[in-house]
Formats: sequence, C-alpha cells, structure tokens
Amino acid sequence: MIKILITYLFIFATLSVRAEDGHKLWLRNSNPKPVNAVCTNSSPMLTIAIQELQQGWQGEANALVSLKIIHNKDIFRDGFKMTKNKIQANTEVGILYGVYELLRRQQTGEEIKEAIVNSSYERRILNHWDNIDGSIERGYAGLSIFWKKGKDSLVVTEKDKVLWKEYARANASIGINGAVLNNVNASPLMLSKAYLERVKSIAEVLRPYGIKTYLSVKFSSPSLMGGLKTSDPLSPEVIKWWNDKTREIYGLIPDFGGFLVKASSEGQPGPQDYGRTHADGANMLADALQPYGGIVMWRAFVYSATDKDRAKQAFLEFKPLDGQFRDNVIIQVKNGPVDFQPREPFSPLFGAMKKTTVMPELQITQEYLGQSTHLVFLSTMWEEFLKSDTYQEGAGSTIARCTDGSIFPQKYSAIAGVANIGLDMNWCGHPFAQSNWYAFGRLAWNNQLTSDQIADEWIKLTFHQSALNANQPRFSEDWKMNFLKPVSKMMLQSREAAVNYMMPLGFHHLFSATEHYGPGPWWAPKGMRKDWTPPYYHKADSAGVGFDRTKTGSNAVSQYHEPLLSQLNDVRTCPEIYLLWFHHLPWDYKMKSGKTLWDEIGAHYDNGVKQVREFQKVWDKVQPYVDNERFVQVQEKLHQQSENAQIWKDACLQYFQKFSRKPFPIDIQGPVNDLDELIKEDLGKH
Ligand code: GCW
Repeated sequence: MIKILITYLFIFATLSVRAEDGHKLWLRNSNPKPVNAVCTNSSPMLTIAIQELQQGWQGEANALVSLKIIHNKDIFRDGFKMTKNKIQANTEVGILYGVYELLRRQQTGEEIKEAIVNSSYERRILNHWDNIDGSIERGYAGLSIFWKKGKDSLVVTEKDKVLWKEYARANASIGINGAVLNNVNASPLMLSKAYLERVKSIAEVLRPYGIKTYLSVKFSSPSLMGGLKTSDPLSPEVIKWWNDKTREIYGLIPDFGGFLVKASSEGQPGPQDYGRTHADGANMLADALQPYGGIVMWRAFVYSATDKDRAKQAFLEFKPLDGQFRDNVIIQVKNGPVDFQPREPFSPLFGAMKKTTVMPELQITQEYLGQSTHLVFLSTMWEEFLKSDTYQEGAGSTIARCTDGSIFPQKYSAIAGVANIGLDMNWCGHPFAQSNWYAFGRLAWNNQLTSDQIADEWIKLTFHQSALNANQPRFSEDWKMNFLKPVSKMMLQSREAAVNYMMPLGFHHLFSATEHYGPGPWWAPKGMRKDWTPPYYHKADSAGVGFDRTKTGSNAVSQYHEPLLSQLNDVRTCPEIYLLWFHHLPWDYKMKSGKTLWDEIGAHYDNGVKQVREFQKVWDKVQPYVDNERFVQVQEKLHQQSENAQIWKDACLQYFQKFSRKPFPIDIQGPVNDLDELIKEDLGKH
C-alpha cells in the first residue's frame, strides 16, 4: 500500500511540472510563508511593498519584517539598507526595491547579510519602439502593450490596466524606473491631447511602481502639429510652442520624465534642417523641461555622410559639441559605433565627452541577434561592453565608470535598453528572451554584476519548481547539477555562438535586406545607400577581407584613446575578435592559432553551428525538469536556430570563397546548402 502511495506521489510530482505560458516571467511566487510586515508610513507604493512580502515570503514563518523610511547619508537615491527582516531607505521606492531584493535572495537561496545596496545609474530606462498604431519597430513579440489601432484605440480598458500593472511590477522587481512609451521614429500625433490623455492613464499605473514615463518626440512637431511655419529651435514661436506643450504635459503627468529625441538621423527631422546644431536643438527642449525637473535624452545615432566611414560619423558630429549641452541633456549613445551588431567595439564617444552626460543605449530586442527565434543571452555582450576600458582618464576608465558618475562629475546618470516586450503571452516571444529583459534591469541597477550571477538568478526564478513539501530544499542537488548548470552554461555561451555562426572575427552587418535576420553578404541592390549594404562593411576582394580602419585606412582608430588606439591600429596587437572590424587582411594572413585567416573564418562558422547543436542536446536532456509547454517551445526554436546557423555558415563561407578562391577548409563540415538557392530563398525575408 505504502509503495503504491509512493509511486502515486512520484507520478504526481512529475506531473506537477505544470504547463507554463511564461506570462509570470521571473515572478513566480509559490507557497509563500506567513509574514508580519509593518511599515512606518503608508502610501500606494508602500502598500505594494507589503503585498509583495506577503505574496512571496520564503523566510522564517510569521517573521516580523519592518520597513522604515530613514535618513542615512550612505544610502543614495533609491538605494536601501537590508537585513534578514528589516529594510530601511531614504525613499519609498528604496523600500520597494529592498523588498524585491530580499525576496529575490530568499527565492534564489542567496545569502542575506546586512548591506547597503545602491544603484549604479540614477535612470534605468526601457525604450519602447512602439508606434501609435500598435505595431513595433523591430518588435518580435507581438503588438504593443500600450498602443493599438482602430476606433477604440484610445479607450483605456481594465485589461489594458492589468497588463500595464504586470509590466510595471516586472520592471520594478529588477529596478527599472523609466519607460519611453513610443518609437524614436515618433509620430507628431503623440503630443496631441488625445494621446497625452492615454499617456496620463499609463503613467498612473506605472507611478506606484516607481516608474517614470517619458516620450519620444518628433523634432518638427511645432510645424507638423502646431501649424507653425518652422521648427527652428532658435525661433521664439517654436520655443514658445515647446514651452506650452511641456507645461500641458506636466499638467497631466506631474512626474513626467522627459523627452527622447532622434533628430537629424535616418531621415528624421532635426536642428540641422534649420542650420542649427544638435546642441541648439537639445538645449531648446532642455530649457522647456528644466522648470519641471525633466531631462532630454538626445540620441547620437547619426550617420550623415560626413566621412566615408559610417563608424566615425557620430563621433565627428558630437565630440566637437562637448561642453555645449545643458546639464539636463543626456547624450544617448549606442554601445557600438555602427548599430547593435552581434559584436562591435565600443563607441569611441564613451569617455570622450568629458563635459557632457552620456548614457549607453543597449538593444534588448534582438534585431541583429536572431530576433525571437534564436536563444542568445545578451548579458555577456553588455558585460563585455561595460567592462571595456576607454583609457580616457587613465587605465581603468571602463565604460561602466565613465557613465555611472564614478569618473565625471555629472548631474544625472542613465542607461537605456530598447525593449523586447509585446502582447505575446510570454511578453518576449522566446522564453529565454525574458532573460535579456531581466539582465538589462539587473545590470542597470548594478553594472558590476557578472553574467553568470544574472543567469543563475534568472534560471532559479524562472524555472524553479515548487518542492512537494516544506522540508525539501528549495533547489535539490540533482536540479542544480542537471538543470541549472547546463542551462546556465548554454546561456553564457550563446552570444559567442551567435557571433561565430553569423559574423566572427570582427565581421559586421552581413545581413540580407533590411530585416536584419538572415545572411546576405552579397546584398547590395542598385541605388541603395552603400552603408546599408554588407559589401560596404566586409570589403571582400581577391586580396583579402575586412574594413581598414587603421591610420592608413579610414583612421577610425584615431577616435580611441591611447594605448588602445595603437593596440587596435597594429594588426599584431588588435584583439582577434575585432580583427576584420579594423583591418583588411589577406586570406592567407597567419592567425594566432597558426591557421590562415580563411581557415580560421571557416573554423568559427563551423564552431558556431556545432555550438547550437550542443545547445539542442543540452535542452533535450533537461526535459524532465521543465514544463512541457516551455520545453517544446524552446526545443522548436533551437531546431530553427540550428538550421539557421547552418545557413549562415554555408552562405557566408561559399560567398567569401568566391573571393578567397581557396578550398573549403578540410577540417570542417562541407556546405549542405547551395549558395544560389540561399540567395534565391533569402532567409532575410523570413
Ligand atoms: O537599428 C536601427 C534599426 C532602426 C531603428 C534605428 C534607430 C528606430 O534598424 O529600425 O529605428 O536603428 O536606432 O534609430
């Protein structure tokens, strides 16, 4: 009888690995223990803090937990002091963050000792590229959670509010405290009364979670919306228009964060249309926002043809303006000098703008990294970026330190990530894409965190199965060995794998068409801007391959600080991961491995394909530990990723072979796809 019962229990335990639609993200509070939470003050935000404790408490049953607003000068901004059962902060939002940290530590089994925890950046912001018709630029997880099409598009429903609340909670749980609600390619309608009313409703839901609302604005709004003859930033009527509009916005949303602006970039209007500089444009908006404490995030993603090398253009335009911006202007700079490629060296603007606040812009949505089909954990890419040494103020001037206020005196500090969130049930399309949202928040909070710590936390929070009885350890040794470890290893390798099968050794922008998904090193339609086509970037010819950005080439290296400049300039010291970014080299150039460049390129593509096949094996083995729904979803996506990786390899190697005229490297698997077929089918347009 007992045996039958045990068997029954065992079956039950196995079945209890329930189906999961992924909607709960990393917030899967299960079986909370009773807790007695008391707080000195009361407010909607503190009520949330208490509710969270009650819903997620995993500490001692019936513990007394005290939440207290204090004045402690070692706690900055929204930081907090934490012990096992006490959270103190100078602000309400500090208390909320302390609660989430305490719960996370309980849920992941991390040690909880007395500590003051402060954030690296003051502003930790998601940029949504959501259009007001509900579509999302570079969105791969369904339509917008904020905007929709149709005649009822501005009606705020209960369903909307529930979703916004879930969104706000997820963000707050990882410390994100700002959201830009619309695409940087902004519609002027965004600033109309009707849309601003909806923004107000969204802001009301986000506010108790400590999230400020921001908007992207179109620079020519005064003419397009206001009917003015010009949008010249120095024109008094334009200045007045923005002042009035800003006042109107703050009337609706008193804690409004400010504007994000894409100006004089990719066809968007900007101050240059009126013969003015970026500083003129940004300062005019900054002055309008200043009385209310708002900021302007002005993007440096510009590449008008001021130089033959697109990678140099943002620096050429912005560096001379250093010192000319108001102190509530932040220049938002993409991590790399070109555009969110699988791997780029950092943008030389970091550390070089010494009198201007600069914030990194990272891309969480995987525009160039397999979108919502490929499993790519971006944390390692961001960690590599944040730890890069600019040498601008001596060795150790990492990007993290140049941007978080450690090196330069600056009024604000900020970091942004382009969101990967949509209406899909699991928010991000790929179950593992949630880890990138999570990682962005965690790194924005603490830019010194390591990716293995982040992966470890995320896996524990996302895939933890509740124990059958309270005496079982939260994570069994078996689970850690056979699930946590292999899955974490797979995540940590995944970005390098993508670099290998897409564009290793400094290759960049080898995408077909403008979808930025599949390979197209050949793609160069007549009449297309050259710097939108792959041949511009790889420059393959019979002599070799790569973009010569050395002193004798485009001289992009000169935008970096010594000793990095010389290191990148010299082919013998340039890190091989950036080799073809900075050098044009013969196909039989000798690599550190002893292989020729051609063979080494082949080895990387081949390795990338093998790595993904390895991921498939890892995932197949962890089946007993995952609910069926997520298991199958990831399995199918890995299958597609594996096929795609093969296509990338076959396409790129066979294409470059036409220039190298060398045999396929003998120690790698030969192509299985025909190049002409691949060109015809064009995975880019998937
Ligand atoms: O990465 C590129 C994208 C565009 C995007 C642009 C930008 C919002 O391909 O879709 O537009 O960058 O960052 O402004």
